[in-house]
Amino acid sequence: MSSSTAPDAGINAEDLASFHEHLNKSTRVLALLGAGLSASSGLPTFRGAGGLWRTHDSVSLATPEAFNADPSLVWQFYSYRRHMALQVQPNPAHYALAKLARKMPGFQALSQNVDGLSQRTDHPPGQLQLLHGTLFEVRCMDRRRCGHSETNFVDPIVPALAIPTSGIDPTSDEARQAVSAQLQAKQQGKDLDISDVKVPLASVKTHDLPVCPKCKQYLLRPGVVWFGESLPEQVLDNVDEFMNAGRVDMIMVIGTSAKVYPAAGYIEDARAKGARVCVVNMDENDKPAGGWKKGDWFFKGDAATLVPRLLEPVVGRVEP
Ligand code: BV8
Repeated sequence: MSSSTAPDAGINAEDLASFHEHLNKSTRVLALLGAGLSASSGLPTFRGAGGLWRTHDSVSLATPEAFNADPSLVWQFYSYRRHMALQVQPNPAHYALAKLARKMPGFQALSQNVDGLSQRTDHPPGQLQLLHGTLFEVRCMDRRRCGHSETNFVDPIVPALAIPTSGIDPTSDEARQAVSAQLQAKQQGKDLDISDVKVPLASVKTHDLPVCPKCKQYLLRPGVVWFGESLPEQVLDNVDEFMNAGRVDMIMVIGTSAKVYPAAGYIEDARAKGARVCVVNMDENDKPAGGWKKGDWFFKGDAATLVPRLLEPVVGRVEP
């Protein structure tokens, strides 16, 4: 395994050639996707900002316990992420992966991302396994008796969860004279960044939170997989079915720290099925849990630039 040096988007020409040679021979390929895939679309990664949302550890907010203890705080966390995800666009890596899926029936993307960006590139749903659910599905907390769930892109999902804006009249002299873009954004009534602890957070009463429209009794919760919860049954079955259907030629590990299970475990599972491993990441320390093996590729850099270049022989040029 050699790290990247050549001018071509910072990719080592030798590695690129051997990768393309293998890709052109491959028919059964997996891609494990993480927050780094959506980073250059403008979405913070899970570990970005030290993994904190305000003063809270994002991982601890993504638990049933946190929701039961403070549903308002957890809903503000998820409403903020829904809002952010709706503000940004998929990047060329999302489009390149969707094109690969349309060109290669034996390609499956295993996404840990809940931001909905892959879905917005017409990535064929049958080749996109949402391991951890999506921000844009909500369901009743009473899963057994009520079981209501719906796709929901309403932002804010309830008025009480609206992202506060600065409220300064954007046409005022004050706004026009604003110095920094940041200050300008603030002064032009743009969203305040509530992930920043310095920005006051509204206290939202539980009765102002989204309530299940079917049973009208229980709160709705985001349709994501929280820590301690099992992954969606159908998704687990789909991945197992792919793995049991025979040899895997390659697994691309894109923009993930590969520290969350069972998702991270699929790298070694694919290896066991004969797959070569290709890691695309900004940080060479984020290597597969099992360490580097002979024949692995590591391409250091921005997924939005590297992935389209890596997949070019199959998907053609994907415009930046
Ligand atoms: C379960 C949805 C059991 C919610 C998420 C085995 C060993 C150890 C622990 C466990 C184990 N098995 C289970 C566990 C416990 C736990 C776990 O894995 N804990 C970890 C923390 C050790 N797993 C669970 O709880 C799972 N459930 O096991 O249930 C069970 C079974 C049956 C019945 C009942 C229960 C559920 C895990 C899913 C949790 N939900 N998301 C939400 O999003 O709010 S996980 C969430 O965090 C994401 O989905 C993702 O999986 C993870 C974040 O990781 P990344 O996406 O990789 O993001 P990160 O910021 O860490 O890294 C970004 C990377 O990108 C970096 O490498 C960076 O260098 C790179 N990068 C940055 N910019 C770029 C870039 N790369 C390229 N280009 C760039 N521009």
